[in-house]
Amino acid sequence: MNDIEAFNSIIEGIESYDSFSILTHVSPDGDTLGSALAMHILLTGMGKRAEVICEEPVPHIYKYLPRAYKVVLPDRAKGYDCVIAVDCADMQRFKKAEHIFRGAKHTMAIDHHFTNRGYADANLICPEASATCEVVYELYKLMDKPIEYAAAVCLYTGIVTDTGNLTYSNTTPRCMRMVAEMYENGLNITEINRNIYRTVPFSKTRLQGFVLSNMKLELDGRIGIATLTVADMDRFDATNEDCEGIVDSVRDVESVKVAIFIREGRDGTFKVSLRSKECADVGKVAGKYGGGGHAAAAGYTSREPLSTTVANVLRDVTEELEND
Ligand SMILES: [Mn+2]
Repeated sequence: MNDIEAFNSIIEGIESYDSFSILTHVSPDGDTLGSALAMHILLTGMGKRAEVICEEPVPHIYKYLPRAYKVVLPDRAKGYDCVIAVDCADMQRFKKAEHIFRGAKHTMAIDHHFTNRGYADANLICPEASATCEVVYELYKLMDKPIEYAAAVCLYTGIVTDTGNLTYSNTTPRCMRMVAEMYENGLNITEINRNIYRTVPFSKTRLQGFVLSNMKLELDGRIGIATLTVADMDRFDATNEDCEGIVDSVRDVESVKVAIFIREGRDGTFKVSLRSKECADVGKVAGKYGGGGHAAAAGYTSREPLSTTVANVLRDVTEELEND
């Protein structure tokens, strides 16, 4: 991370403005919430006013994050002078909070997505960082602010959730060193790990068992596909959050090269999630239907009936695999 000018533009803003609204992205994950809350801790520690705004309530598994209870929905936001968007590659990621960004006097973005083109007045985008939390960690260091326990919990959460517990290809010795330093300073990684990965609602375990036992293999096992209807979700009393990770379990099947998970939404559309094991570009498939993502993980929304949605995605993924 050598973009010292970008860091300085953010530091200048932080020092000169008095009040901040920190924006997280839609379908909030550990990195957007972790970096937002770590920024909240940093700013309030400097005597600034700050709020964290999230499009939807904080997911159950991230409720352990320090100050998670302070996160507000867009309609409860104060909308302070300076908005800082964290981990948001573009403005579509704000959804219901977009007007807050547009209405702000000053805007900043802190991010690590290489697709981020810099939509704010001041942009700190570090594509080589494993997580936005890594960028925020660096910001603490450059500002000479101690990373106290609560901030470490937030920063660690963002780094481990974006790197698959320090195992995905975006993992760097650098982020491992950051984690090592926080661990050295007493961070209880066992407790955090239990909160993120080992605390599962009963409804989720039952739903996942059901969906995975009904998954199908296509194209000699190279494609794995699982589907879920609203009726089945209701049968298991399941929430949207309970569906998380299903597509990854489909991908993990030995023969599977591309995993597909199709879930019916309450509005009658179908949310298609795709994962690939480095041999097909699922981002291309999603792009064809107006979705987004990258080669290994992508998604889109289909307005066709389930049978057409299945037929289309199987055809496109097969084509991708055969072109490979
Ligand atoms: Mn991230």
